[in-house]
Amino acid sequence: SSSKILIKGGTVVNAHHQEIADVYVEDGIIAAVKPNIKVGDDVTVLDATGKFVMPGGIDPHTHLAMEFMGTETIDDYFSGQAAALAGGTTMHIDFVIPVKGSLSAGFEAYVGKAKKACMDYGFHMAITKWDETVSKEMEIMVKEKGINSFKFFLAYKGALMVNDELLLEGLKKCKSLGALAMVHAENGDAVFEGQKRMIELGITGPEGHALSRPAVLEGEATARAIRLAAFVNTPLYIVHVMSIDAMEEIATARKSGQRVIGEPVVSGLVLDDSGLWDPDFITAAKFVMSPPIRESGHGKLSKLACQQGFCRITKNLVGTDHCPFNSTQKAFGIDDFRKIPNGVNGIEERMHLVWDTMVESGQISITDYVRITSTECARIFNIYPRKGAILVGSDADIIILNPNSSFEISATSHHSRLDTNVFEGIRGKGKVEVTIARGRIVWENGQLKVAPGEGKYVEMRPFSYLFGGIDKADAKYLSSLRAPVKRFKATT
Ligand code: DUC
Ligand code: ZN
Ligand code: ZN
Ligand code: ZN
Repeated sequence: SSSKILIKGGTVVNAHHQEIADVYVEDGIIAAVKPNIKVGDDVTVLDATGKFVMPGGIDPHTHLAMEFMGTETIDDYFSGQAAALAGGTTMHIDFVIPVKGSLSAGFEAYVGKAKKACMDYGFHMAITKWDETVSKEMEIMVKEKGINSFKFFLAYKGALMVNDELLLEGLKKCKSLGALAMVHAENGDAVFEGQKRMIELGITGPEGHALSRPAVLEGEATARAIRLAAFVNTPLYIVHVMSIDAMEEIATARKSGQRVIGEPVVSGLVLDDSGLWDPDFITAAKFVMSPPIRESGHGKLSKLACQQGFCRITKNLVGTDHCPFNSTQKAFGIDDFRKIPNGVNGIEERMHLVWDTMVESGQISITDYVRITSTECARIFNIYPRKGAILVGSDADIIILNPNSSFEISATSHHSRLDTNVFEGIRGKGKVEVTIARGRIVWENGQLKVAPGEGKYVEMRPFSYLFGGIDKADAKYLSSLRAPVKRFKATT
């Protein structure tokens, strides 16, 4: 690693523009972007001729060291972030889970977990109950702790799930704070019922997971959340969109002008549910996540439909829901799929899989690739252009991708602690050869150079661009044009 780096001769790609240029980095910041930069010999020079120089990936959705379903995800802040860097991701936003309902205790717990960070990170926070304390603590999180997004689970009955009353309270609070409301959109009561039905039918294996929570339940919850957000008039972010049903709801709302963001995840874009029927329990259980990976070959919900839907409908950003559980943990559900910890990997694979599946296949452009893997996430969470751009003054989070090189995914070579990989055996074109994280060369020649503590917390401010328009200053201005209406109390 070096504090001065020159990247020579590559094609520099931003979300709306690409050009051949050099990029000069000093003290963790991009200091110049232009052709033919001359430097002294104290500068590390990287030749990027024939390659793409792009903003490092930002993964909007991960769960590192998360306690969930009686266990904890197998990647902590060091191993998960090291894996991310090896795959070209230079920042992620992780979900803080409150401790016994306390947001501040949850925040402190995650500050502790993140002490070994080797990559920059931000936090979302889950809201799992409602009272005056939660409401006050949300305010503290936004105004003092750098959190600008809160997630509400409409599934996981009896654990994380919130009802419509709580969701409404949460939406109103988010609106007043300028924080983005996020939802896990599945109907938790119906899922609970569906799970009982499967067990009664004797379907206790991993396939029961998919059968118990069909896409219609994702469509219902997505529609409900969208309408409640419209009722409150606040922006909404739907995490892990896994079905065309949900995408169509998002598309309709967006067409009407509603501010709704849909976040597909790589597992949904690349995989289908066939693995859940594998006769080997562990092989099948590794595909268990929620919402489930959908079936293929029926047109409506296949991964190809998901890709096309993504291109046609949302095209905002792509996450992973990286939530890794190893074989021992997955085996908790050997007799009952309801006990299989939900989650798949992806933090290390996202940049490669999105390149191969979407760019290499010709479905999106290279500038689109930068937008959906980095820039749009930075905009939505209000950290653009510090993150998500190759611009003078931006953090030097940069990848060099060789479009002619290839990758192959395997648990034997990945950097996550996971003993399996849900993308095992997938090969493709386009390889991240160099990753630079805030000016440090952390991945080069297949070698990771990282140390705990190098990653920094990125505070996120409220009132992102999604809150623009009529909601803030405009509303005040518009109402100031008219004299207040005086009304008399009706008498009965
Ligand atoms: N879905 C998962 O698969 N894991 C973590 C939480 C979630 O919503
Ligand atoms: Zn230019
Ligand atoms: Zn979720
Ligand atoms: Zn998640």
